[in-house]
Amino acid sequence: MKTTKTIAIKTTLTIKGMHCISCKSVIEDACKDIAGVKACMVDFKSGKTVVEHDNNVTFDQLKKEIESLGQYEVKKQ
Ligand SMILES: [Cu+2]
Repeated sequence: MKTTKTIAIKTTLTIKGMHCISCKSVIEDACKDIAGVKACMVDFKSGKTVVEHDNNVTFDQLKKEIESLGQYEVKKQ
């Protein structure tokens, strides 16, 4: 079995374009489905999103995944 050392990282994003509470769930669920993502917490009102992931996950990957879900704009905070 391959063992890779991973480091837990917290990335804070700002997501624009959420228009209802189900956007929050859709984004959280999709984030958690990304390999290496441990947790994703979206604040619907402010758009502030905290993603806990290992060092194999990049900001660009998160941005791409989230923006593919709908009319969202993801920025690094
Ligand atoms: Cu929505």
